[in-house]
Amino acid sequence: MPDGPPAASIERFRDWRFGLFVHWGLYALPARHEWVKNREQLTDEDYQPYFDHFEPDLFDPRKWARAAREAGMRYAVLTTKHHEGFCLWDSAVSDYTVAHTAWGAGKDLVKQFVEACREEGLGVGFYHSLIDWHHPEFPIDLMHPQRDDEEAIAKAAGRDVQVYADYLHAQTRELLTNYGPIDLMWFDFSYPGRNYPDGRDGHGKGRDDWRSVELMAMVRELQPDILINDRLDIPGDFVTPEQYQPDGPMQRDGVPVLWEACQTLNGSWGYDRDNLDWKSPELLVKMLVDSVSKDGNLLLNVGPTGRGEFDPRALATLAAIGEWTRLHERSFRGARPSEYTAPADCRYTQNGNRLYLHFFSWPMGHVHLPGLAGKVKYAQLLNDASEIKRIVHEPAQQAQNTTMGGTASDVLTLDLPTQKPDT
Ligand code: JFZ
Repeated sequence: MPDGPPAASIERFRDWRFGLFVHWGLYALPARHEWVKNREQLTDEDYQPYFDHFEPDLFDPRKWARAAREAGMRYAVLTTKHHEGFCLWDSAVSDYTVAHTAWGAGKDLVKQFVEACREEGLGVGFYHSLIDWHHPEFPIDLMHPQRDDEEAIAKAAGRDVQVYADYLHAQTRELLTNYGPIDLMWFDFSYPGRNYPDGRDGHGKGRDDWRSVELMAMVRELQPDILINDRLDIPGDFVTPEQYQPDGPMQRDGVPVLWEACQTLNGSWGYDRDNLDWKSPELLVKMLVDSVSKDGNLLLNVGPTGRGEFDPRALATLAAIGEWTRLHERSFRGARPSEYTAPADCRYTQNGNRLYLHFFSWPMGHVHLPGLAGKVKYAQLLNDASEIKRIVHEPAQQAQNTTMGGTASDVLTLDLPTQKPDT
């Protein structure tokens, strides 16, 4: 059994560079964050109305996949089950599934999602929660919703995490057996040794609870080409910085490691109706460019509504990103970091012998590029292919400052238009 995935899977993933994350489950109905059951200490009974009223009549994953493709994404990762425990497919080992709702008899939303991705030419990933707030054998811990009362705690006593692990393994087997080749497995998440803020034992969970080594071996056996993330409390194939951009190419034990940043549109992964903390398309494009310049991917999340749609704010953001992608795709798809160091507030990406300079703010007429003198045959804006004239002879004033002791400067200076190009 090989230790890791084939090189072709790794390179394909790196080439995609931009993917869609979809967080969707019963929490779309309360519409106030996917952690609502935990945050508000809701019991199963409190949560039951969302199961009873789950009726996503507008669910059409072809629309999701098309919106993703038009934004420039090349793969999509769906929450098959989030922490709430609700399964979007007709799992043989659970009755807490879409197929057991009044609306969803006989339905398998994971299957529909996978088919839609394939039809739109997107790679497919499965997010699957390790945490389960519904399973009767998932032991109470700091991540588990619990009213701080004797009754709840007594009820939860004697739960056996190994019984839960059997369930986790059985569901993972279903997901990786019944839907053809799957590109990514995104488990979430481990928290070994984590305690409550006041120091009490948090009963954190990790590799021994999930039986991670055995689980990962099973995943590789069922799907030899798959990439597995790093949240099983054992090293995975790629690391997953969350809502955060690393300061450079990521490493593990001093060796470069495959990575994918994941980002929300508005700070919530699940649909969050009243949230006003929306990131601008401009900021999100910067995050994509920043990731690629550091050899990473960006997995950008949408939380569809309880009716199964991307809401207008999400669609508008994706459309605006798509307009940027339309003109700038070759600066990130299949691109890699450059060996050169970009000037302040800029990023470089490189594709073969083409170097792309991304401005995070528009310069004051000129930009100075160390190390590039004599190395650039031709320069142009990407959006309209208009030529950028190089300043071969630096202005006298500047030459005095930068050409010390008669050594020629290695700085290439570009003469830019005053106006920032539209996109
Ligand atoms: C997890 C989930 O709890 C969250 O709802 C969402 O699905 C996100 C993608 O993943 O959130 C985490 C997981 C791990 C850490 C932080 C947030 N962590 O290790 O710091």
